Amino acid sequence: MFPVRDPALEPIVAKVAAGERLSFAEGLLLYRTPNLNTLMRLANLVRNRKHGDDTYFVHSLRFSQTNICYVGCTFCAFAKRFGEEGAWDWDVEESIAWVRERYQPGLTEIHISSGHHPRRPFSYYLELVAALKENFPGVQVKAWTAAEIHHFAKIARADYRTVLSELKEAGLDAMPGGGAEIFAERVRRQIARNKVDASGWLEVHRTAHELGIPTNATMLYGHIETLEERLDHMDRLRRLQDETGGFMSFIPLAFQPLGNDLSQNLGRTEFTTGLDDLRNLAVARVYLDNFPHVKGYWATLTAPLAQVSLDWGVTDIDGTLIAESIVTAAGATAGRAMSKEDLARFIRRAGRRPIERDAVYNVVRVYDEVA
Ligand code: V47
Repeated sequence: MFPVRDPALEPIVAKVAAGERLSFAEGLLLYRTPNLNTLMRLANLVRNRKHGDDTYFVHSLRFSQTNICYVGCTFCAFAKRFGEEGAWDWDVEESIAWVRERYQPGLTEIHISSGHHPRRPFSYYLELVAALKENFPGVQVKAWTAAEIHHFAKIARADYRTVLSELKEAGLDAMPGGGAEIFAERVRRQIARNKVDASGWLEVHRTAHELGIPTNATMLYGHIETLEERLDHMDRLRRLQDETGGFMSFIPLAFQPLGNDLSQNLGRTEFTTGLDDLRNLAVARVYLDNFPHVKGYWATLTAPLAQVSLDWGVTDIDGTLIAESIVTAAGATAGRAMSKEDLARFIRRAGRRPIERDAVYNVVRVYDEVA
């Protein structure tokens, strides 16, 4: 092993070295340690044990069929009301035309998350998935957060199982991890009061996993939450993953503080620091021992920090992100697309092995030749 300067961390290092699971108290100790070098090495140990140098990305188009949303989350700069400037609301045909304009050969994933539209019936979403699959054969549809699935269940007056089964039947391949925010009730009341609650979010994912739909999980951090609340969020995910094994990756999303209620009216105007981002990724990698991947989302981290994050537990950097619009609306400046070659080069230059994957982690191409 490596030398540990902080005696309080010695039992944790011994446990991680032995492949044992950390308790909540140990996770908290890790979050609070000023000894970031040890934290980095622990996360790197876990990442190397799970995946060696392999580092994944996907050729992905981001699509939102609408930005109309009546939920009113205070962190959101994306949502619009009917008639507001910049609002869109596409029918199936317009959606297909939008995707066709941005489609690139070799695209493997269409990732959809959007608003809770008050008027569209559930049948519209089934038609949309089926039309995407028909018009773009071979492309996987990773669609709608658990919050949106909860909304569909309400409008369809159906349970989660029925909604997800019908979406799967229409062609749904996987689900993104959004809508999780922070599970703790104290925080959720202030940032996502009208959204599905924590138990509903977890139940949607449990049901998806039971139906064979793989999913991701996110955590929105860097606003009003405490470190305990971040760890509690991870702890609830770890417990569900023990039950189902259906999560593919965990994605911490750094709060972007422009153009939303939290920044404009409640004074939360700070971007997270690079060290907080890295600390968070590393704790996640060590604590979430049953998650295959921790994702370093370059759209919020920026590409250079995402590159550094590969030594802090990250084994996936998401992907090409064509037309990202959610975090961009709130101030993320990293850019809205990167080519596959640039992503592969960026991984290779960090000393890792670039692997293009599809939405559910089948290998598409290994970039061994990229300099
Ligand atoms: O739930 C909204 C977040 C999420 C802001 O599964 C913000 O691979 C930061 O689902 N600052 C939706 N984040 C995005 C999402 C996602 C993203 C990346 C990868 C995956 C995946 C899924 O976007 C929302 C919310 O947490 N978000 N506003 C903001 N101001």
